[in-house]
Amino acid sequence: MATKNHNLSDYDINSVPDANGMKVGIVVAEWNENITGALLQGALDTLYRHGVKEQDIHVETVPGSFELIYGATQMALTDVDAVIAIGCVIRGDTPHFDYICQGTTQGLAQLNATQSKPVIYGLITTNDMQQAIDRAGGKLGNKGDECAVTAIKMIALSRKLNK
Ligand code: DLZ
Repeated sequence: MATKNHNLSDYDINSVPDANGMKVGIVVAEWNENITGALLQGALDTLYRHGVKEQDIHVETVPGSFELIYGATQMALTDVDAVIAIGCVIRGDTPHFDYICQGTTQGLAQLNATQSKPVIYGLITTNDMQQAIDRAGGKLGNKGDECAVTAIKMIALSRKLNK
């Protein structure tokens, strides 16, 4: 979570393993595309920075965050080493926000726990658009950067434990 003391793009570059040869699937929701596009770009830039090759990144879009569950499930069945799920849900006037956030979060958590590949949680849930902008390359950094670093670390962990 981003706070005034924790910028999503701040990390110790030396703590990140070499990602050359890692394959990453990214599923991106089209809702709030201005935000999810910026999160995707942050993730791509960080994956490249650590050595992931363009041909080893598979990006697919889904209509909304709720569809990230199905998209990530199918992506995990391909030859990728980890899946990043990117979405943005912004609170509206109805309880819909809570249902989408809870459903998507529980679906991704269940997927993470029930198959062998790491699933990285790139869902931003905010009260308004400004809070989302702050976390998509704004004053609190870019959650896409955090997701990419997490994916690399989890792939390295998976390889270490499954040697
Ligand atoms: C319906 C809906 C609403 C109200 N808000 C969002 C949102 O803020 N972010 C998002 O990613 N998706 C939203 N959706 C769409 C749902 O995630 C889903 O695509 C539809 O309910 C169809 O299953």
